[in-house]
Amino acid sequence: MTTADRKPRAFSGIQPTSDSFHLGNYLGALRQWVPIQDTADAFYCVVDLHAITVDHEPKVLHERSRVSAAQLLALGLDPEKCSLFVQSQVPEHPMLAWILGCETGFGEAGRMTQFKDKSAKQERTTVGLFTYPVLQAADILLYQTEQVPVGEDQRQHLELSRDLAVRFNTTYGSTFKVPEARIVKETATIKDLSEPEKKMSKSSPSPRGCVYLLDEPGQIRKKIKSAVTDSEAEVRYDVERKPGVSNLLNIYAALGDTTVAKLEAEYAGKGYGDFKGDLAEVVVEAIGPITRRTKEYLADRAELDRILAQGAERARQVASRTLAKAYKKVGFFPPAAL
Ligand code: AQP
Repeated sequence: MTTADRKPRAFSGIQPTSDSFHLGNYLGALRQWVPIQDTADAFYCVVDLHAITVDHEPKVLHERSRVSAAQLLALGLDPEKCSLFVQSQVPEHPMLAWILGCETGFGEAGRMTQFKDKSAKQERTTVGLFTYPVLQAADILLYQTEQVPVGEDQRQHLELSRDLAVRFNTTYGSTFKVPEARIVKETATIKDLSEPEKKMSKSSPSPRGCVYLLDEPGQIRKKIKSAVTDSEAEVRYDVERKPGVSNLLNIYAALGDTTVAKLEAEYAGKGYGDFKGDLAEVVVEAIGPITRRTKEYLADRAELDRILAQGAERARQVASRTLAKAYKKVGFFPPAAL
């Protein structure tokens, strides 16, 4: 195969920090992962090392990593087309993170807005939470990644990964590809349904604001019907003045395979009741099958673990080559075979 024939390399990850992913994860990132497995050599990772940067219960984390992998398969990842693995099974990630941490300025890491947001929500803040973006840079750079499909909240971390790649290459000679973010503008940030000025988040304190992929249809309908809108009764896109309705329009357009302009025309003169009722059905239809398929994958745990072990093995083949290169460049002995 010539260089021209080689598929670009893609990498992305998701934290197993809840029992289910949500609509923001899905529309912002995961939905893109599926077609990319056809056009790129894709590595997708359940990032459990990141999940322990905040308080966690070991048994719950272990189970959530499996449920996360099952959901990713359920929404269309094919282990014959992409490499799906759990981060802690590939020890090259923290090994490269140490090197990159020694290239990162303390002030540079302190500017990360996600650290500021997340540490404000914690009773105790760990060094791990502070260095999280450095581990994320290692995740990406290990695979000589060109494309990183993520939501908008990851843009700043991706910039750090790019800066670290360029800095390392300049100091030690060409070692890492410089990755590019792939962010879908329309669904870059899906907002919380109860507080539409905030992003939808797994750790959201408002249970009605977050639609989980594994919610029952009844729960989805309730959440959409109680979504915060405004005192007007006009289905119109205006992020500043109508953030709630604008967020619902973005979700509807993305899942209903239509445009915001068409929806505005379709619901002109109709109230929010009709609009929300129809949107609820669109959401139920789009994400409903994910629950059934997730249960099917979870019913055969041995097969699920086999898929993850195969993914980890493929990941290590690429990651160990990059790590060996970086070790040599900084003056280390070669890493011992693990
Ligand atoms: N609201 C969102 N809109 C669009 N994209 C989003 N993503 C997360 N929330 C939204 C994208 O989902 C991918 C995986 O995210 P993650 O779980 O690794 O971490 P996160 O961004 O911190 O997600 P949460 O839900 O807010 O998790 P917690 O509460 O555990 O911190 C990423 O590509 C992210 O951009």
